Amino acid sequence: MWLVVQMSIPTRRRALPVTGARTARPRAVPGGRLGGWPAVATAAGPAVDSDLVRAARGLPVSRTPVWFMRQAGRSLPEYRALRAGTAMLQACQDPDLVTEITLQPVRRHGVDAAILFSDIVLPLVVAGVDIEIKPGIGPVVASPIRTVADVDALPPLEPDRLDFLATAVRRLVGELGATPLIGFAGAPFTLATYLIEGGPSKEHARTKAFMYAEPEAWQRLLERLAVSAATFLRVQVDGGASAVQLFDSWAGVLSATDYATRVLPHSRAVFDGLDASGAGEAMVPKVHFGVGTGELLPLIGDAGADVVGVDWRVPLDEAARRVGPGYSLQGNLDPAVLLADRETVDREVRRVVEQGRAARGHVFNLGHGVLPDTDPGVLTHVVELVHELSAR
Ligand code: 1CP
Repeated sequence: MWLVVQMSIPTRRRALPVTGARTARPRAVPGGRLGGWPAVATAAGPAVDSDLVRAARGLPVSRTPVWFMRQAGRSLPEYRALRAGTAMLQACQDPDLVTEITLQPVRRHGVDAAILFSDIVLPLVVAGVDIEIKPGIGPVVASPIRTVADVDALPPLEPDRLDFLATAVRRLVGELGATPLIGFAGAPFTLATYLIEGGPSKEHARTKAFMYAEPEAWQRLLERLAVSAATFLRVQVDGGASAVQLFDSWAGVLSATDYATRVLPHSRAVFDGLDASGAGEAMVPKVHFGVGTGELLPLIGDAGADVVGVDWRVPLDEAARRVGPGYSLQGNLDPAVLLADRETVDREVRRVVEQGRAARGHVFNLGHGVLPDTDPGVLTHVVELVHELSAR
């Protein structure tokens, strides 16, 4: 085994682009959009041997891969310029805009992965649920779910409505070359919070009340959301995404018992549904992430993940103990650190890289999304520092 590893690394190193997708620079056409799409790539494309995929599987890497949740978006002036005049959910359904916005942070920062520009509520919107993403607020649902009948009236997601997504993913995979594209979906619980609360919420009290008071309708709702998440992920994997992430951002508001019995089975159904629908092909690695999940870490991997995403509250060496062997970790620099002085940033990046060595594989990331006020230059610096500290 040792010999194989020693022999395979130099070969793989030669095949790696020097600065990730900086080599995958899209061809510009008038209007800043992209043209001349190359042939379709598959899930077994050149990114299958990337450091991101290898770290996710617990294999040796040439350096710790790094990407940032919410790397596309509000911190980038080029994003704000491109989005001007287009509503968020409209932008998510325009393959040209999706492709360009997804590539922006890859070009600028040299991160080791792109994450599809989309939103967790998009499958609901495509299915016909009236949702708007209001600037400065987030997703707002016109008619929140309050009764059992509301659950039954939720429209299913028809896969043939996702052609725009398949197109965007295929273009992206062609442009990205050896840099992996991460596909994603919202987990059933986190999507249910938006549908039941009607928008962003701190306590998620209505959601929990519905979960306790209407256990059968709750189960039906989460089952439906699991099917739609698996459909959304399937299209991305079929288009050539190299990994997927399930965002259960708000699962940390639950006790471990409630999470284990009322939520986890539905997140597992998403991963199982994805596996089942792609029977026979090499499966892409799966990341499972939530905020404030310190008490849930022993359960999060159980849903069928290869990688457990960790927020900044639990150090990665402790997180590795809590999740147990058999999982890689992703995280977990506090996004607020990026607003501090350079010395603090460097010290905290070093700490996260060091503590990440306790896991079988480490994908460097923030503990949650990039804050809008973050200086993009600091993000580029973090990518370079993580690479420098971890180069083998
Ligand atoms: O106009 C804008 O620019 C709106 C801001 C914005 C952006 C850029 C929203 C509204 N969504 C997105 C893109 C997005 N959302 C991405 C792709 C970009 C990337 O990661 O680089 C992803 C992965 C998401 C996922 C998402 N949306 C999550 C899970 C991740 C997380 O932050 O926990 C959640 C909870 C949402 C809901 C949502 N969409 C937008 C906002 C402001 C919110 C959060 C609202 C809240 O606090 O509840």
